[in-house]
Amino acid sequence: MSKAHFGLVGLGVMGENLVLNAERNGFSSVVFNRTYSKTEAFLKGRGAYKAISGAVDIKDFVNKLERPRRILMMVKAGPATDAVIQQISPFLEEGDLLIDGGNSLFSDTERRVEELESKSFGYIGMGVSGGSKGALEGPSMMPGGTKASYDAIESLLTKMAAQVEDGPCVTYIGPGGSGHFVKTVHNGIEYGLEQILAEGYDLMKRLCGMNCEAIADVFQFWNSSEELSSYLVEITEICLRTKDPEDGSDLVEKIMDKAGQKGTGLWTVVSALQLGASVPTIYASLNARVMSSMKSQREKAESILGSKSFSNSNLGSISDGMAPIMDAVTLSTIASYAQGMEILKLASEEYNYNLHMPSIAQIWKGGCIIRSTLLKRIQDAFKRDSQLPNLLLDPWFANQVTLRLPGLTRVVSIANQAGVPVPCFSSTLDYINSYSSSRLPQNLVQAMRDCFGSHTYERIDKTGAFHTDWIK
Ligand code: NBP
Repeated sequence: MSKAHFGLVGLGVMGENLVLNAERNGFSSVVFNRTYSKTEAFLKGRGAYKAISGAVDIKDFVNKLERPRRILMMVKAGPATDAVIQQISPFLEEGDLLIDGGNSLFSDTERRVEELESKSFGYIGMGVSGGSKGALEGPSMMPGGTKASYDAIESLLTKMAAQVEDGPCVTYIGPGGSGHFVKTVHNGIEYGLEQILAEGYDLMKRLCGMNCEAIADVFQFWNSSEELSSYLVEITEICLRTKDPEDGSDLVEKIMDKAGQKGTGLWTVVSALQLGASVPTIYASLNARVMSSMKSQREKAESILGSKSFSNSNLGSISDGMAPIMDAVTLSTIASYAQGMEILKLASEEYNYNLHMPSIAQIWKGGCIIRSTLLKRIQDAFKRDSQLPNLLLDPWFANQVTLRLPGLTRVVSIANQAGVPVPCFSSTLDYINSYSSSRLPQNLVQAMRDCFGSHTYERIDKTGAFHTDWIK
């Protein structure tokens, strides 16, 4: 029997769809899953009548692959990935290549690349985005590791990836854990975008008294605009129009208001703080999930701290896409991307990733969860100026700030007066107002620090470090 081109470990939601994608693109495959019954079920079900075979154990799996072997691991990040590497390593030979497509912490990937490349195996840490549908039809993929290892799988990945007008949604990201780092930041941006859309929905519901159908109409309007046309806006409209089959009411209103997180949002914020990147919009979205998880405390607090009175404020109409809310959503969306790109820029310098910003925007234009028409603008902005310090300084984005800042300001003010939390909108407003202030009050912070701790301060009229004996 001829040997297979490609091997997959981990028949979860993603693995199952990715191997079907590879096979459809001409790569005969072998699959292995820790729990063999899943392999059997897959081969009898979606994997039947295809160039896909199964393996009962790791040795059998490795033996069924042509050399050099190309093996994709799609298992839970963390110890499960290390366990698979440990099981498979004794059977690998020089030149074989392992790809980790899970959501691994980038520092784990750095360690694994170093360990495995030193044994003459190739190792790629690859972020994959697009959910189950993207995995099957064409995801966005962010592979990092050595260039030689990437070259060995380029033909496979470019065929499997989503395709946009200027090419496949995959590119060599850079060395070490850079692929997983970029995927982590992608997820951080995703957290931001999801919370921003949720805040828009909440304002329309609680301040404007709109039902899900009317709010869905606004999302439809937004999805037809250049600024907001995106996968997440598209699926939000679908979610809002979906009815509970049991009684025909709006399904989203029956869903518990607690959002989970699996780590990548947290890692984005931690990395941003470590690198000195200012990411308040992304942080606000992470914190909103944390706050949402405190359901029973929030219920108690509402009874103690009092319920708020909501006014019916003029926040536009469906025919103008609720213009001020659209301004708030657009600027917060731009801020999420700007903050994510800022983390990438700093990481590129700090970790010597040598990231190519226009290419990252390009591979996010299709297949992935944060795909949007704005990414074309982001790609163009970084093509025009590869050293752009912040997206907001690009002329097109600066013009968006000029046009939409009054709307965002009004929305935050109305929401604050009504007691409706809008953490991403508020953080974005502060972010833009801070970033566009040439003088901030940190002169006073510096004075305090010098007063209590003799930390010294710089002056605007003289060079050097100064100390004052403040408390005489
Ligand atoms: P699932 O949770 O559906 O599947 C997990 C897989 O990991 C199963 O095949 C499971 O085997 C295997 N596994 C586990 Br758990 N522990 C193992 C161990 N110690 N040794 C060997 N195999 C083990 O995951 P998924 O949603 O397909 O995600 C897979 C990876 O892709 C994750 O890292 C995830 O974060 C990432 N990711 C997911 C998405 C998404 O939309 N779901 C998107 C992008 C990336 P078993 O059947 O024997 O339990």
